[in-house]
Amino acid sequence: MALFQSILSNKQEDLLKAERNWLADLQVILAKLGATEEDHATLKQSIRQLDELFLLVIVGEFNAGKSAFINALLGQNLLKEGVTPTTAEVNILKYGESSHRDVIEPHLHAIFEPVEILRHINIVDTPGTNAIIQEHQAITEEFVPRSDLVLFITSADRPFTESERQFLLQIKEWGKKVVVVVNKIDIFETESELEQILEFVRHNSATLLDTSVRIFPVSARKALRAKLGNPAEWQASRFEVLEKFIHDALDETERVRLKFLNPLGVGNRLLTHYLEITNNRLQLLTDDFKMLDDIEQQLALYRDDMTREFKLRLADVDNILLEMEKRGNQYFEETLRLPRVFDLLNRDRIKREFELNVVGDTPRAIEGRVNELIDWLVNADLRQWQSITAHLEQRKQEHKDRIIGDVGSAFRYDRDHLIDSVGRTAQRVVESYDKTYEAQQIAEGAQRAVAQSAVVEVGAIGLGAVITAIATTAAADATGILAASVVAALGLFIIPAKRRSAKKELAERILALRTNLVNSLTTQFEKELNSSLQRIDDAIAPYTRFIRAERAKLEDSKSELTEAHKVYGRLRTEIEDL
Ligand SMILES: Nc1nc2c(ncn2[C@@H]2O[C@H](COP(=O)(O)OP(=O)(O)OP(=O)(O)O)[C@@H](O)[C@H]2O)c(=O)[nH]1
Ligand SMILES: [Mg+2]
Repeated sequence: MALFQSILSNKQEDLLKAERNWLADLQVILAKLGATEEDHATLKQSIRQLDELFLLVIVGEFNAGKSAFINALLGQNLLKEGVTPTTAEVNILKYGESSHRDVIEPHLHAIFEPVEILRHINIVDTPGTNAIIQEHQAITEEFVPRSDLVLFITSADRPFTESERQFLLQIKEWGKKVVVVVNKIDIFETESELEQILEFVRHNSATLLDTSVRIFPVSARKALRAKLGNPAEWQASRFEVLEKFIHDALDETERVRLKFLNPLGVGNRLLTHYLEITNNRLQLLTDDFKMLDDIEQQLALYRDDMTREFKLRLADVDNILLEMEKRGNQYFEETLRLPRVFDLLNRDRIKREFELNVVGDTPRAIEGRVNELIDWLVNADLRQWQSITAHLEQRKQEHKDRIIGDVGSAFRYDRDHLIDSVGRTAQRVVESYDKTYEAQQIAEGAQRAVAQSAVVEVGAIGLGAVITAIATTAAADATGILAASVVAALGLFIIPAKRRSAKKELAERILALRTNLVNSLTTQFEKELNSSLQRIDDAIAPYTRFIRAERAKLEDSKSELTEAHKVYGRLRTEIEDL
């Protein structure tokens, strides 16, 4: 740390501070998005590395000659070489006054050597990719984000295999600077063979990486032999150019530049990844919102339809009562006449006649209509629940069928879990729906309301009985008044007057009955409809709340990520211009 900071200019210091801030912000954003432990660790690691020595990492397929290359570079047989997959762990070569080795982690060893170049940079040997031992590749892939500069070694006898291509793409994603080394050029008999291979490598790295990628053909074997006492081989090893490049590339400024670019590239890779995840999540939520809108619209439509149809059904009930009133008027017209004066004194007979001719079928008809209305209401409520369940089921299915891309496992879990639980609530309502009970509740409510507001005293014997009682009481009252008057003063003028008042009273009673019935049914209906809608709302509320809250959060993260990406662009330009 001390070493690294002591060599920074003021401008570099400022840039380093800006970069650290950017990385810290990014950590916060990723935490909010629930980034994986792995991604957090990677970012943290690359931040930590800003303080460490420059890391030159050697990668490539097994047997390409990575270990041999490092041996040649350092001029000694430090690392084990072999034709089979040989290197099994990441070896960091560091400067040390004496030679010794350290196990940092099971797959991360440190080798200390008193070699001059290691005072300025650390060199890393990695296990080969594409080996039968898959673990080797994993170890190396995990280490790649840490590197400041990647030396990609490919063997001249099988350059640029498919697996190398894949691996290079990964390295590129992390925003790493890559240099390609074609090793083992001593296997060629002629210069033209070599030239052919180089042309092939040049072409491929230009398409895969970019045209400015440097390519160095070398023989690590000859270089090491030269350094160990056979200088004649130096020329043919072609190591000179490469060493000069490493020396130049690793001058102070270039080293600082690459060092600064490293966490920036790692950060940007994560940023891009989580921006994509954020967009995927928002897309998913947009579809969720659409579904909730659909449900909302459907419920509004449901309310309108129900209200309209309820009015029609109520008018039916009302008409039955109006018909009864008409019959009552006619009955009084015919009955409250002088010729029938003795009949009128028979109160029971009048009551029976009235019941038979006026009341008639009315109570049953009304009861029938009201029951139909209640059944209709209950069925409609149930159908809404079924439709909600179907919506949720469909949403889940759509989600499974459509490939939205990665949204992060925790987010997916939360959301799926919620849809499931909301779906289950709806499903439970549908399954446990007791139509008879629901209908009975409404019917009793209506009957109670009518009975309570009527003058008559009625037990809970059904709406029809209530209506009969109310109607016949009207008749009995009319005859009662008449009978008393008849006894007191039998007069020609009295009967028409009583007829008028009987009609009037009947009209009043029926009006009161109609009003009571209509009011109580309307109140009951509205109460039921509201509570039906309310229950549905309550059931989906957790889902609604979740997507509202998530969307707000995601919009925030998205703008933060977008802003961070802009800052990335600025920092990158500044670092490249150092
Ligand atoms: N002809 C020739 N053989 C070489 C050269 N460099 C290395 N080799 C041989 O290639 C084989 C593999 O070398 P290593 O250095 O072990 O290769 P590696 O890439 O480290 O392999 P892993 O550790 O298994 O990933 C060994 O037998 C080396 O002797 C070279 O420049 N020319
Ligand atoms: Mg090796």
